[in-house]
Amino acid sequence: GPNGALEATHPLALAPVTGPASNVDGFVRQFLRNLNYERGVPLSASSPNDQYFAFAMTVRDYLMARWLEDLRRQRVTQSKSVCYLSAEYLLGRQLDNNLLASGLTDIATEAMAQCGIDIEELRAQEVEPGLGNGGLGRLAACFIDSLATMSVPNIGYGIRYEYGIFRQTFVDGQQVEQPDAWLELGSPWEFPHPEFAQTISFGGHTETYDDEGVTRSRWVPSWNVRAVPYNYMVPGYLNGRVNTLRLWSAQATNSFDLRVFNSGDYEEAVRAQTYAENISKVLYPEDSTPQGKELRLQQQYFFVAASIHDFLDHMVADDFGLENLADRVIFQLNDTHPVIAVPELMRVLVDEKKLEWDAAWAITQKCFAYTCHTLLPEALEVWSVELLGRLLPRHLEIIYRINEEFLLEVRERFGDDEIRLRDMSIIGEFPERSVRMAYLATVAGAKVNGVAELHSQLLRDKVLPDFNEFFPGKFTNVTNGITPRRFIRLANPELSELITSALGTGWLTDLERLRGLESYAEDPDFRAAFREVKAANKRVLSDVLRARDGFEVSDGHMLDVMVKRLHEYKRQMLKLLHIVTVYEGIVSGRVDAASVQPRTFIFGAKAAPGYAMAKRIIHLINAVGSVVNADERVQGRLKVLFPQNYNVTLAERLIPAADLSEQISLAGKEASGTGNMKFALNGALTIGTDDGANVEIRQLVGDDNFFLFGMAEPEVEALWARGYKPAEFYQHDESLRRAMDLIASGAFSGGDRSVFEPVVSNLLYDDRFMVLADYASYIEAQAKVDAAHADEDAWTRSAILNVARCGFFSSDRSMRDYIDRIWHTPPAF
Ligand code: GPW
Repeated sequence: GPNGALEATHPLALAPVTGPASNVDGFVRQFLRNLNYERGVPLSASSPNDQYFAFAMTVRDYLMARWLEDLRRQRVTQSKSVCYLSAEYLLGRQLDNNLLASGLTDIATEAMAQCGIDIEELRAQEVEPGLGNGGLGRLAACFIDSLATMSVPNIGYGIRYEYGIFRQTFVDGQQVEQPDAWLELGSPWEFPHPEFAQTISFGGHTETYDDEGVTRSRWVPSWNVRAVPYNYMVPGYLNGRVNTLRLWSAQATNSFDLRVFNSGDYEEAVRAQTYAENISKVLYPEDSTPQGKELRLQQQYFFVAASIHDFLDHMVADDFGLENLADRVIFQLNDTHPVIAVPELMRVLVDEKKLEWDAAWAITQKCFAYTCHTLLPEALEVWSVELLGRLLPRHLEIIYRINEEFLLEVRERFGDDEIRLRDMSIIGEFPERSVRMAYLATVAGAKVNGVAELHSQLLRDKVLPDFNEFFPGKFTNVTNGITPRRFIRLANPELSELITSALGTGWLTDLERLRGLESYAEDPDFRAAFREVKAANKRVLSDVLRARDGFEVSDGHMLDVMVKRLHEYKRQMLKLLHIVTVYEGIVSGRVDAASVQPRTFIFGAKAAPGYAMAKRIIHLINAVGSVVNADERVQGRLKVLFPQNYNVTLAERLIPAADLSEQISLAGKEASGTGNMKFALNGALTIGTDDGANVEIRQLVGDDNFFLFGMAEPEVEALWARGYKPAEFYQHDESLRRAMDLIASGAFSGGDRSVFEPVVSNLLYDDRFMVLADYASYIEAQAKVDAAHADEDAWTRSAILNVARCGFFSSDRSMRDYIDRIWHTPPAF
């Protein structure tokens, strides 16, 4: 074997040694061994962090044999693997998930009790890895959970950011960002493998050379970094399967140092090291708004180049035959962030493996598929030719050639239609020459998918219609999903128990079985039990918010929750106008407080640090909250809570306690949404627009169990076409006027009218997302919510039907769709 180790067929080398005994005694022994021999402390002197580490390591030890076996099998069988390329994985805490997946929860709980340790205290030690911004990153985490649970061979590739999404704090109601030092105390879940590091190059120039009579191109880069892989276990739910998440960390290379060392400048050498390590230093906190920053392109190329080389070097057998690469792997591009992988694979095949261009292109076009997650034009990534050419000169040449040949084909099909050619070119000319990454992905990908029916349709018809015409059959839909293991079983154990008591086990991996709950909606005992679950979840949330934020959650309130990134298109302002309207109605004496259903409004939202309007809206929500919560006249009726630093861990507590789910984006703007699915599956009713996956939720749960409001996408289009004048809505709607005037009056800013003036005038004179146009409809729908909530039994029936009818939104189903429509991977081993 390598390095003189035993051959793989030797009995001692064949299989990994088995893990600890699967009983309480086995767990205790392994835990103490880890505490003593890995942490180097006796139980009596161990800190909670020591205990957490030893505990996590023990869980790992149970999974390890399966993990090694699955890695081995992936190499031996050479059956097609899915490589998910994603710049973000918003994993959430790992401990409970890994306990659940390995079936160890009860044993581990008892084992800790025997050691005199409170397992809750251990749970609290874990810092969640926030290696993503929002929906896109969380989706990636749900997908890899489902693939492992479905025994599909998969490697998730991404970046091991040293700092994840910032920790949000409020100072005088305004967002202040703190670095997320999630690795400060180390992480027990990661396995560094410096021996499998890849060298990733940047800069320099290209040249042609004579290769035995053939003129070839090559890249002569000017600097490089080391990409060190860190492996994470991705255990399937109770199926003994463990897939791999491989995240890359940047380190300076020796040559990198040497070059500068030779100049004799020590300080410069250290600076150079810092420069290299900056690449994986921090997650960009912009969600859906690419900034075109050089470091960001470095991150993208860094992780996809490392991933492609890693897979080719270690996962593809030497005799596999590159021409068959698409039988071995599909690289799924999670939005455009990893699209620079396309020219990288071309460069490897043409420059390094010396394939003909056409052969290389044929392979490449089969190895990639592209998922688009947006419709916002400003969210579509473009890289200036100047920057791309400076950082990756050979890749730019390759992109030019791909574009040239593509436009030739377009010309053949459509003739010299210069407008169409300009519109379809991968290279845009205005405002500067740049590479349109979504176009590159569409041309290169075997398939292109949107993330909900409406989104995929708009993608075909509005965003990329020329491409849809040119590539018939390339466009498809896969509606997003969420993992029921984390978002039902772990987040809502009481509901899970209730479901199991009705349906038996099996539903967690076959979520359509929730249909069986429909008949229980008519059962008064079941409804009472369901209500009790919701009440218990509210008590849990109340404890969490008291400890975390010092909030008091009032009993008997409807919990009305809007949690998602702060973005104008998501329309937190619409929610706020509703709150101000109700508040103003009561304090002006026009509405009797006693007639208002008691409600607590909960917001959770981070704003991109450079997004001034989003930050102002956060400030305004907090300001309204302070005034409303302090006003005696609405005591016991209205409350506004905005816990800081909304993250996966908090979502797991908020969602199961919610009564009402706010999904109120302007129709045609939210690609899918996934929070909407999580709420419905936890028995909240949705108030929502006809947007993203809301459309499919409403179709499934039925109009009677969903509060629809607002314009549909064609009406939005029509209003733009007619000419949208928000001020007219303001003038013609007294209730809207009162709410806006109250904000403008300085009532929420100590009389200072200037603080929120930009928010108000933005709505009055611009209102890109038509908040004012949908206001009346929203207020009307909220009145229906109040009326419906007054009938407890009817509300509960609807809530149960939401759970029963949303099994479709399991990410297991999403994965089945990807397999059937895009990946065509064989049945799992
Ligand atoms: F702009 N999404 C996200 F499309 O969370 F790239 N971040 C992003 O940068 C983008 C999309 C991008 C979200 C969508 O906004 C949401 O509608 C969708 O449910 C989610 O991605 C998962 O598909």
